[in-house]
Amino acid sequence: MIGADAIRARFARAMSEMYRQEVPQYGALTELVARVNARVLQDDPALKARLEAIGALARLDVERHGAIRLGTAAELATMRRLFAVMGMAPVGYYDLSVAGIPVHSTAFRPVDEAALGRNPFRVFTSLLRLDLIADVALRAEAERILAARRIFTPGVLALIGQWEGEGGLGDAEADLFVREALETFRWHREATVSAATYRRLHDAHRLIADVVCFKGPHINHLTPRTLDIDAAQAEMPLYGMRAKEVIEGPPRRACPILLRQTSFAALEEPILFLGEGSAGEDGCHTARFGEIEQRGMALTPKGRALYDRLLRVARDDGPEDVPYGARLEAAFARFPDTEDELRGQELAYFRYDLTDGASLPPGLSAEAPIGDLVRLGVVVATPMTYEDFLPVSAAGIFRSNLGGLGGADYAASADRTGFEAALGAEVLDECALYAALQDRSVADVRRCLRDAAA
Ligand code: OOG
Ligand code: NI
Repeated sequence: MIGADAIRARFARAMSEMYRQEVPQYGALTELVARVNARVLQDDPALKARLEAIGALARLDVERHGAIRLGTAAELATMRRLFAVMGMAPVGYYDLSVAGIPVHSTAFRPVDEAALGRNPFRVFTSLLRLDLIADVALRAEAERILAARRIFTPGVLALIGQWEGEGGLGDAEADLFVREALETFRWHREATVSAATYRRLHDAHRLIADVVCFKGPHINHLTPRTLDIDAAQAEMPLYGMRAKEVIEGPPRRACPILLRQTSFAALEEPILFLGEGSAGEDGCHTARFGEIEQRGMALTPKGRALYDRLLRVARDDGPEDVPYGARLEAAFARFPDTEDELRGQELAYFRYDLTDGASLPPGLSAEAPIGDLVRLGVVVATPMTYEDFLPVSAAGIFRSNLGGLGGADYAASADRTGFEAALGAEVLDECALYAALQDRSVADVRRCLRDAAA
């Protein structure tokens, strides 16, 4: 039997290969990022040693996330089963309707530390919310079109069923699974609708046309992880890429937090509409792009609330004549930027480990406050990497790749219950995952200290 981590690694590699073929600029993007990362590691041996020590160096070169947009509840439910074969579970609920985008989303990703260390591949997965289309006739038409398509091959459905029944796949079956699963994410230049239908859906929202008019949920971007997103952003034009104007997320800091993202503009690609009677009509569609991300520390709910508040300040309350980047810097001056402060004020999650060869100083108990144990050098604290996404940033990425869109103003609100009903499962709470990991590391440290003292 081939383990889920190995299947995920094979799939991520195959997906990356396919996307490189489909969108050559993505290949250039991965080269750019590899070069920036190599330079950062060379210039900062301490960083390199730290990444190596926590096992984060090996995953860097293969680290990617992708994104897809699904049309129906049934597609989402089957997608959950498909990702389960690769050890990926739905984590987090993201409501993008507040940003004028008619979808809600989750991220399928590995959840435990060992699996993330082996291959952290994740897919930001959105479900179209047709309930947000005001035009009832158009909504019905979109539903009809979506109900008729089959985005999974019979082969992959059979293998998912087999995996569920037997709890695993053999080597050859795993390869077959990867090949068959990949078909769902492939780009098809033939639309499944006429030019007139495409235009009607496109006029309701560009995103609706992207989801409804094609055979399947083509992967719309893949994102390598960089160690210096500002350098990568600055170099994108040298590689002929039109970079998004601002980097989404927090500003550059001594202690990076959460996630910073930028992208190159979506390509205009030729498509062929379904002909009405006669031959198909040529057209074009823009949806697929490339993105770069830099990951920082995972924040506690308290840290996240501060992040959300300062981001709002930068966006809404900053002086109009000051550029966004400067407003962001100014607002985030109020966010502590040393590991000690972030830990002391419980703004970020940390993993605690016994210092090599350390033992408990006389008079101190294994149950002493963890902060004291760190201060005395008995325990080392390492910040946890944020493995998830940010709804405001995601909306910015969506928007920049849908031709600026904007305009859509949905009265609707989050519908987590509806999303989970479609998914056929609850989404995991990302904070609970980080907190459990942190708590477990503290408990392990205390147990070791107790054992050593006994
Ligand atoms: C997803 C956009 C969001 C991210 O990294 O936040 C995203 C999409 O365009 O389908 O990928
Ligand atoms: Ni993305």
